[in-house]
Amino acid sequence: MSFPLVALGNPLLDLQVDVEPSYLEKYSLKANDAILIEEKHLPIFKESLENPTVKSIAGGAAQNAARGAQYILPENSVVYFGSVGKDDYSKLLLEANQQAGVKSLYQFQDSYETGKCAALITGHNRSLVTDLAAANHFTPDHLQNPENWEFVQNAKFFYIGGFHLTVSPDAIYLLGQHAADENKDFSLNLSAPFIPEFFKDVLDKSITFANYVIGNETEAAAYAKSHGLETQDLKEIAKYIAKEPKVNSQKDRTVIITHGLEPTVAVTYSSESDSFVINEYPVHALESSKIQDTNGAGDAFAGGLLAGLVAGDSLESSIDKGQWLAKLSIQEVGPSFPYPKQSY
Ligand code: 26A
Repeated sequence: MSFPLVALGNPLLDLQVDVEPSYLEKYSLKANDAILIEEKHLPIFKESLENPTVKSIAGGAAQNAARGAQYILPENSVVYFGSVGKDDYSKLLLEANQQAGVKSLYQFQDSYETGKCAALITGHNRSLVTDLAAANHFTPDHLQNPENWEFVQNAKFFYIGGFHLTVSPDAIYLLGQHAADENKDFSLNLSAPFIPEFFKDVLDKSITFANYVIGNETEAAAYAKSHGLETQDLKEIAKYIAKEPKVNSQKDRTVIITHGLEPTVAVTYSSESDSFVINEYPVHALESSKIQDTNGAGDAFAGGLLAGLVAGDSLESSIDKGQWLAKLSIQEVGPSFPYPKQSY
């Protein structure tokens, strides 16, 4: 069967630049974060374009993960939905997806430009400042267009970038309900601390559809805080998320939390036996001197993990594919992968 994996997210062009810590301070940005642009950040894009280190690279968290999954899976495995403008930026994104073998089913906007993300690099950290623009105008009817819905019906696995929670919750619920009705897999990434912090209700509802939830330690901490959990312990937070209400009772929920160079935590809750399976898996550590940048590392992890899960591998082996792909991606500029392809 072709195109088993359907991903939904915000297609963005990354303007990646090297900056000094003082530049981040000037705009009150954290070294490692992802935020939506505010008025006070507006000059950042012009300044990034004028920065001699600027590189324009295909980005958008779920789109990066889609390219990552396709890197490992057989041809014609991944479809990606998102909204873009009719401009040079979207051409660049389309080309990057084509090269990676991802089928782009973009919704094109007449009156908005393609979204962009300033990826401000200091050492091994990255601060992401996003202007969603056209990406913010995705609507569920684009999925329901019969030509596109065919891909939804044909898919067996869905991946939602958590960042899309700020855009079209209805599109997420539509795919979530479809997945639940048909007993398909539905995965969701927490994406950034501001998602659990400021989009709690949409997140809680989206998680009801999910049998895989993926995040990192800062997102888990933000989740714990917004849900009033007393604990900071990643396993305890993962257990809480795994046990949250679920629409499809036929599938257990697994929560996977990465933790930098510390082992990745995975917790599966079975409602049938009311019990948890808790495991930790080592990362593929890379010598620090070989790191190019960490922009897209988490997406690469998600992409490798998805590739494994879609292929029907065990959780352990799927997580290992995620670690492997993340290690490859941090040796490239931005959220990219090495070509010619390396094999796992
Ligand atoms: C809604 N926001 C803030 C975003 C993003 C985003 N992708 C979707 N929505 N903010 C940053 N990114 C992407 O994250 C990748 C790194 O994980 C960037 O485009 C970057 O490629």
